[in-house]
Amino acid sequence: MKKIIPSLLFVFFACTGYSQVYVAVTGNDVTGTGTSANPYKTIVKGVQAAAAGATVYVSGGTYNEVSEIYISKALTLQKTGSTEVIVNASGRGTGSFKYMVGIVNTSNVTIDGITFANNIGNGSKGAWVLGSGSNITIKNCSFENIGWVSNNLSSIPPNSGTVTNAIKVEGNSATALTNITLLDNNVENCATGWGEAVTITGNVNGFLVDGNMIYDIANIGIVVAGNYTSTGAPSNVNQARNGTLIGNEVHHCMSAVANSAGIYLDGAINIRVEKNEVYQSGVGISVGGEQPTGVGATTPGGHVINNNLIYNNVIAGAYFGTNLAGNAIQNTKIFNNTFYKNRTGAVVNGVTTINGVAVGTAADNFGGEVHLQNINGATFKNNIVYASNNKKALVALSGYSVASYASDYNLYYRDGSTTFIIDLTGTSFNGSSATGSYSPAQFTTQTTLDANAAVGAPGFVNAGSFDFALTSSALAKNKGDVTYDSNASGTTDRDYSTRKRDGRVDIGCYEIQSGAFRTATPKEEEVILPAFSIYPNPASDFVNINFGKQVADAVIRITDVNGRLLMVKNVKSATFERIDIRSLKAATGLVTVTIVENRSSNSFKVLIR
Ligand SMILES: [Ca+2]
Repeated sequence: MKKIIPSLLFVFFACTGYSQVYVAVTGNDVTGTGTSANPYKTIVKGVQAAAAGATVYVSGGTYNEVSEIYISKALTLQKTGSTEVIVNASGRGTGSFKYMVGIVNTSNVTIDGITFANNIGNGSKGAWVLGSGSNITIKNCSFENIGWVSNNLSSIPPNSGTVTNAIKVEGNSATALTNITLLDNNVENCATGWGEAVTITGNVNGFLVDGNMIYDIANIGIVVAGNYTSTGAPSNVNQARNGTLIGNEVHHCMSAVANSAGIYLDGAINIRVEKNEVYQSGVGISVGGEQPTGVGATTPGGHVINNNLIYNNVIAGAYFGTNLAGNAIQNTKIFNNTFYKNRTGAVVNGVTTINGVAVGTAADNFGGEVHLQNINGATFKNNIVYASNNKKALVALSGYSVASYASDYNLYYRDGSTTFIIDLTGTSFNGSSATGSYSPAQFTTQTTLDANAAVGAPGFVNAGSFDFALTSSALAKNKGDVTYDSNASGTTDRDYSTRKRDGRVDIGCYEIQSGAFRTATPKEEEVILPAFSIYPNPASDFVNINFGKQVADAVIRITDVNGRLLMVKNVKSATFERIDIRSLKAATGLVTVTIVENRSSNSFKVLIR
């Protein structure tokens, strides 16, 4: 050990800057020294003054930064104290900030608890992770009003070059961005034009997008993309890959120029999409590839889509397959999702037309709970596919090719009637010449698929109040594939409860927790979290939970007075959690916050106002 000491001393003296830097709105960039007693005034100054590996602590208040926050060294930039830290670009004038915070060609960077707001103009970004590097985390941040136009979600962008992003992760070189984490962020009110709220594109290998709330967006919520030459990455590595999107709540993502998905895999490979909730967006989940597969690149696919809850979207619940012939999506497993009353044709965010076509007409032209496009190799099992009256459950239309498609153990239903809910009009479907509209039974006769389908009402607890858990007598109970594929179905359901119970997987995204219904308090074996506290109460924007100890793997559930689940979050290795309650489906009133770990729980009432 002694031999190491001279090296450490050398590093200490060789570094410039401070290992802890403080920034406050009351500070001064000229006379300040970056200490807590004498802080700097701007975050830009604090970042510049910090040594590699330092932490920059930012006190509450609004920061009208004079230039972009550029980070090219290991750094933690975090809020200190309980008051919101807002980086506000509104005073800068349209188009003056290309990005608000840039993390460029570096590793080991964390941004924690900062709000980035009001960056307006074509090309605007909130956070931009660019180049190569690893271990980059953006968590507990909020991105608000980042757009080509300010506070306007219905204006039609002038052309396809009108692109903004709240968060863009872009691998642009032969060396990948790896271990990128976007955790528990809030993204809202962004007119992204032809861009997306959260974009992961190019040479990005290994990432986690977990627990984010993304809503009121004028296009796609989250995209994982590949084969876009604009990134500049070599074509053989120009695909975001090996990532997980889990536990995100995405809603009101609605474009006036395209069928915008809440979650879109576009040319990506090997992505898991789990336990997400998507509603009132153009399309719930879309799995495709718009760009031709590049030289040396992998044909898009290898995805697992499971335990997602997809309802009340405007055009369709899901698109599986690309609209680009010759680029058919490969080897994708779609298991245990719940699709409910999509294809609403409703006006969302004031968007009345899509490419000049009324949204209701567009929904009738393209819609269905699940719409198959060019796909070659997909397994579709254990899904609830519940259509509205007169709408289609499963659609594969003329001009597309569906090959090597396997489906079974799904539940099909629609209000009013279960006849003619599968439409294979004019398509090449699995090599058969079966075209036309079928009931589930006719579909099986024509295609041999779904021989073990369940047909009927699934048995939701209360779909009217968006509670899609199953009752103890539900038709969907124990009707999933008799062979449990834990990789495809997951080991836990959307509620982070055990996926296979009572000897057989249920159909849909929720598993009945036999003997202990999920909204009931689990068996109390001991009182955990003795120093637990939750504040403020009443709360309006955020609820802070101090667990009073390290929790290894806990689940937080928020329910209303009727026991309806409003939010569920998974927490790992944490002593503290901040929950954004701004988009809870119950705007106000008394809610119960329950923390469950190892079948023990604590519950607290919180008033939301
Ligand atoms: Ca079961």
